[in-house]
Amino acid sequence: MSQSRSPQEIRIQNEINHKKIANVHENRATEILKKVRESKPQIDIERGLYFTKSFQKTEGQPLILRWAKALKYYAENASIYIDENQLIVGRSGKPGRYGILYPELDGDTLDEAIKTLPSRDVSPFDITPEDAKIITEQITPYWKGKTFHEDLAKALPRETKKLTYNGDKELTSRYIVNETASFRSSLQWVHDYEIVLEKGFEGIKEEALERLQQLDSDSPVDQTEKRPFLEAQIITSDAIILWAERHAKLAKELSAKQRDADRKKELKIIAEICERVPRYPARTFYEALQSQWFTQMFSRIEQKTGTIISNGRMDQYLYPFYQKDIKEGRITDEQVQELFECMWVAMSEFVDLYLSEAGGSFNEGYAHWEAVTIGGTTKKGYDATNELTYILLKSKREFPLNYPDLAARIHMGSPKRYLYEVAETIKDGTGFPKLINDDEVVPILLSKGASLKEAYDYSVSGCAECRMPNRDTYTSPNAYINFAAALEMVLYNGKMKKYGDEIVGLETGNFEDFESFDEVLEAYLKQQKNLIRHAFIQQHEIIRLRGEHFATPLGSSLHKLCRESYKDLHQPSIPGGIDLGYFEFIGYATVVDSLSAIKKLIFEEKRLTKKELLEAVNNDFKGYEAIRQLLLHAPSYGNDDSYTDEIGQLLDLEAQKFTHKYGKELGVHMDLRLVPFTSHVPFGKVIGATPNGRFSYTPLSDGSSASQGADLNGPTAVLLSNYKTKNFDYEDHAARLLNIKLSPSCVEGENGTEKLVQFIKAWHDLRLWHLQFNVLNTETLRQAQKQPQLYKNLLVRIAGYSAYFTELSKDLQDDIIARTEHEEVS
Ligand code: 8X3
Repeated sequence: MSQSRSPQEIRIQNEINHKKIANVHENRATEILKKVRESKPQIDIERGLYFTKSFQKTEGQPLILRWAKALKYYAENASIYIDENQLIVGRSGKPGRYGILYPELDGDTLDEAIKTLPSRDVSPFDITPEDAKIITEQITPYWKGKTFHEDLAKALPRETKKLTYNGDKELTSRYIVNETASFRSSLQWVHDYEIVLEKGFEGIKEEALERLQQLDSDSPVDQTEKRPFLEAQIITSDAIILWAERHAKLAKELSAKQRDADRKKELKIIAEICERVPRYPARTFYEALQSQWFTQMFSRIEQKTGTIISNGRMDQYLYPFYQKDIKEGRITDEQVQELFECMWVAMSEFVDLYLSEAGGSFNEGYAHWEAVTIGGTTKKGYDATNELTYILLKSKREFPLNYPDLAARIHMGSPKRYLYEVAETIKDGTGFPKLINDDEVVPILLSKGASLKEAYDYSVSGCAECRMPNRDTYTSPNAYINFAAALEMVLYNGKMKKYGDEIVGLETGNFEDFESFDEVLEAYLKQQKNLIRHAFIQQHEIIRLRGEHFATPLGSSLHKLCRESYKDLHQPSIPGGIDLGYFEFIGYATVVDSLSAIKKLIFEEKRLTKKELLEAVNNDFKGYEAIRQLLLHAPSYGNDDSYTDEIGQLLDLEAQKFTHKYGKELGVHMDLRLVPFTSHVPFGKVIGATPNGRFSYTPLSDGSSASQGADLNGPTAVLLSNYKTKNFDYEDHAARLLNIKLSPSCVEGENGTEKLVQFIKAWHDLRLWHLQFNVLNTETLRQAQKQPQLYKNLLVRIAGYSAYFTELSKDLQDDIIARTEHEEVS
């Protein structure tokens, strides 16, 4: 084990030794955080209950109006809380950590789910007996037969369904072609927060009222489409204004009762701010932040968004308020940081609750990541970093929390100070920030039809996605495809070990009969294409059905194109929009390495027969360790080895060719993406041993990273493999998530920072999309597995987010441990 430790590891060690923690600051937010961390997440039923009650009363009305009325009903009835010591107020559930219910997605299964949620291995939630009774008697019965997932399951053709669900048990996944629309109603998203800060919801409402007056009373379109849209905007604006006003009232009452003079004053200010925003335009930094927070919290009430609504470019849209306050002596940098941290801790109290097993296992560690974007360029293409950028980076170094995620945009003009502070923050070891490459993303967005201004102004959203608020219009959740299943179907002629004698894929022939690697490859590509084909069929049905089940009057009010076209964002096509959709390649390196081993060892060097390989994988390498070693030492992805990388590039190309041709039929850019969340773990659980030496039912490789432990030539070789497997002439790709684990010793000191900056520059020059790091000693992870109670604050990087290591499943923990810890940044 290297002697050097990351700042995070030093903090944890100090905690263990009960030493004063020198490198963490103490403020009110850290105090609140301590309490929050001790609370086990609870289910809060109010959102589910009030939506159900409102929906019962609005049957037969236009969906967008029903949604707006449900939001209003919630705002009128929901409990209002103001936490002790908090400066930012507005929560959508009870004190402590809480998850809320979205029964329109899968509410028919709620009564069953609550029986297992409290004792679930991964991400458990408690529920009170009274609330469980309300769910069983009042919520579930209404939704049975009406949920989105039930309709989707009915709509899928038999062959597609076979790859999606476990027989009749809809919503239980087969982890082959996994739809994700049943457990979230929207993809990750970013609002246009600027309109809220500039006009307030009163301004949005006034505009809708004016347009309502202008409608043609004889026009069927005006009366049946435009009128409900505008009325929904008005009701939703009233709802959020009312919700804020109820907070103002409570703050006033608490202030009147408060004995402590300082807190009394704080509560009075909170009351004044909540009376002002989000109703009216924000005037100060504090008002702007509170207004944004009310907006994003109400969005969580509105719908379940994959990874949660992102925070957008906070260092840009908040900057004018910051500058004005600083100039007028109204705020200090320390106060700005404290306000941010009050917001971060409030964010961590909301926990994304998934009922389905797939939803839960795709998002391990109570994951949600409402990315804050920093850096990048202005709309004019100049560097955009400012004082807020550095306050946000500082907060991430000093405030030990995994929410929100921080995404640093890097472009060719990123200043030296920025790159160094980004590197210093990465060295802290908690996984922040992730890096997104402007010089890869901006050209891709241009190729989709964006203007330069729109592309320069993109926000990072979710794991590694990029959104252009007011231009992006596609929200249909996408398929996660297990490509290791395609590989297994080649080995077993359409079957998978896990699913016995059932033919799940195509019958591409007996593996032992293949006479050349080309025949194996051809069979694999057929299986790969077949899975993509079914993913697209799923997507077709998802697009068709979503608009009948979901509406987002708040989200649509904050989108220029929706306002202009009077269309809800969930409708299949918004005029003028750019539809950026995805499908996921899961198990990339597992497949590439397996094909590479087959090619090398069976067909070229003839060191192994097909029969021997089949016997070895069939027996999970028991009694075949020599063969496993041979396979592990075959050329593998992540080592800058063209032998393997050419195979990877071909698979990428074939997948992009398919979407290039058929994405158009769906009316969407259905881009190939390599972003796993934690799906590579449950996907691995249905895949037997693979020809890259991987044992049965263990995790697949993640994102575009190398197979666990296979990258032996240093991290630059990993970058080069990633570069060489891309098809830069194809625009049908999106994010490739890349995880690199570094030992703290190799980035130690100023010299280490300099090396890390050079590495980031190399990544940038290679035009790779995404990059993130774990900087820690693998030994620390092993210790944390042995003594979880001592390491409960240890954060690790997962997919596009960080999570507490001890809140992850053993499988995922083992996966992170098994990844190569690079000892040199070269
Ligand atoms: C992945 C989130 O919503 O695009 O970061 O699938 S989503």
